[in-house]
Amino acid sequence: AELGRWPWQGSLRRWGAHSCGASLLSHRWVLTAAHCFRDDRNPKEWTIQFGELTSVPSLWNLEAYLNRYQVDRIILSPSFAGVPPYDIALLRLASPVTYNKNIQPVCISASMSKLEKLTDCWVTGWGDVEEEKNLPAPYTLQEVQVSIISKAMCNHLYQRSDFGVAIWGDMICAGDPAGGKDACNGDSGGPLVCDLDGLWYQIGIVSWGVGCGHPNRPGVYTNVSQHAHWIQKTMAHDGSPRLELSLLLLLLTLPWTPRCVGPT
Ligand code: 4AZ
Repeated sequence: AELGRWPWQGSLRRWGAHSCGASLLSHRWVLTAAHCFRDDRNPKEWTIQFGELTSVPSLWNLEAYLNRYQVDRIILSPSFAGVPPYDIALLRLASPVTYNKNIQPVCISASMSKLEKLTDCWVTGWGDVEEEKNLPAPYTLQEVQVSIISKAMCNHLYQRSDFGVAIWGDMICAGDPAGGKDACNGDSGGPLVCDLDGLWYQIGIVSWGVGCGHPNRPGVYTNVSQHAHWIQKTMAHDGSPRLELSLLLLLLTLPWTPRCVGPT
């Protein structure tokens, strides 16, 4: 990828090492997959890096370290039971992300009807470039265009596989009928975005698949718009304290009259 093309893309890191993808929704909130926290739900062990093309910056790249943010809360979907569906999580950051040319939030929408009509969709990440083949140095963010596959078609494909799994609930499929264009291990939690009238909307979160890039085995993603209500509710519930402070200052400027006045 080119620097700045996917400015919401984050590298979610455990003990400083890339572990999952993620996306920036606002100054304080990040979207990712719940299964990334299967082994570790301690926010102190996680950071997220934005605005860098590489997932392994050199020790001299001070800017990359300034672009790392600490996580203060990990909130998994209350319905997630260890495996998909509901493979979605929100992270609240300990300090607000500074936006710039290469760090910007992505849009989400509760009403993304007819996903199959979206024609310009991309998945991005630092995951494996083939099954069992790690992304080589210099660990540059990868991008690939994929097509959205209907649930009916995806069920048809997966039920015919030796796996025989069902695609249901909040899962959506994307890939290339011929194979070769897919997310893979290490891309999990990262965004599937589509261009809609000049704006990029995140419609999916990399969740699972049977291998990577096989023909007729599309990648499976968590449908973001189905969770828009939960996302909004969670973000509003624990919003920015900056609003609270400004509200307090505003209140201080208002004229104050005593409610009760005793006899004089
Ligand atoms: C994984 O293990 C994974 N081909 C993510 C995406 C896909 C497969 C595996 C989709 O994180």
